[in-house]
Amino acid sequence: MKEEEEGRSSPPESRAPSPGGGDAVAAALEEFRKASREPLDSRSDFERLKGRFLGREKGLVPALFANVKTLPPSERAAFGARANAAKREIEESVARLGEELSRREERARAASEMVDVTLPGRRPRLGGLHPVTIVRRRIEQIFLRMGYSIADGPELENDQYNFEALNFPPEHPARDSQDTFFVERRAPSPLLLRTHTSPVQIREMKKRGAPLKIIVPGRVYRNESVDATHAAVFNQVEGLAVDRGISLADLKGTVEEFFGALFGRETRARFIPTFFPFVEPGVDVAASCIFCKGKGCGKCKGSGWIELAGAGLVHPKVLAGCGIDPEEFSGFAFGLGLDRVAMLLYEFPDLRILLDGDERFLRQFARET
Ligand code: 2NL
Repeated sequence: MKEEEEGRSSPPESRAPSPGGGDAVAAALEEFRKASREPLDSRSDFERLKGRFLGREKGLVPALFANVKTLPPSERAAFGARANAAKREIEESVARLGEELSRREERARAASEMVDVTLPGRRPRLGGLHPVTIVRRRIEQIFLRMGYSIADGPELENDQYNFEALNFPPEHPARDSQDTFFVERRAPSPLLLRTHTSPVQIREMKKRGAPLKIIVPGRVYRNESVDATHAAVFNQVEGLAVDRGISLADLKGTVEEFFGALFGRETRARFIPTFFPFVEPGVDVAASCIFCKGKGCGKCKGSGWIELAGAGLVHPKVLAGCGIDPEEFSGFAFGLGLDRVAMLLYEFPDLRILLDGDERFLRQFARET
């Protein structure tokens, strides 16, 4: 093994008798050839090899030249020639190894940065619909099926359309239940944020006359003390049907169909008389409890009913104010809060969560179209 190694790595120069220096050149060359056969794994391996042979301070090659002056003058020229040849060989070899290493580094970098354009890619998660939007769209579908059309209008209204056309006289105590945010009190009819979507129905009656069947979903505002079941900004759907011979029976049948489609066919509707200035008679509308089916449970406080809407037959003064003859036409109207319907259907206890934008809540609602 030793012999073989020497046979392969010893150049002819090393055998020339050159006392005091020739062997040093041969030894340096041999050592370099051996070291350069070791694989270079990294740039630091390469720098170590280069430094050991060519390093200005401690490199073996510069050390050879430092020896020259210790030789007898007669040998200096021959030694110098052989040392220069060795230096050239080592420098060329080091340069080649450096280039090889650079090529390998470049290949590794390219491989690590490679993008496989044939991969399918990561699909961004689709956003979902807000629960109130899901409920609104379901209700719209139910009424579209019954022949209603959908109307909308401004959220910034005036006192005339929000209150007076709906038979709330100025200073009437019924206004207290719909205190709102006034935007401009000095206008001929003060500007305010609408407290219900009824003013859109007033606009539609004035514009289209009778007969008319519309629902009006939309955002409304009230100056409420905010708690788990009251928000100052919420969503409503109002409905209006005006035609010849409309009665409370039509209202009852419509509400039962609506509840049946939304909550399940077993759901009943209950009317209890109440007062709203814009209807006569007025009724509070309850659905039989969707949890206990009317037997009485914690959700309906044992009553078997859940109050959901207000309704009634449109007051003759309201019809007349919109240019519809109350002797010829009658109508029913109803209003309900979308946020509370969402609370019931999705069983969350505090409607403020609808306004928080908390993804942990919103993510739970399926994407529906
Ligand atoms: C409630 C009460 C109601 C109406 C809304 C209405 C609209 C016109 C004429 C007559 Cl243009 N009435 N809407 C009628 C009764 C009740 O809503 O508690 N909503 C959440």
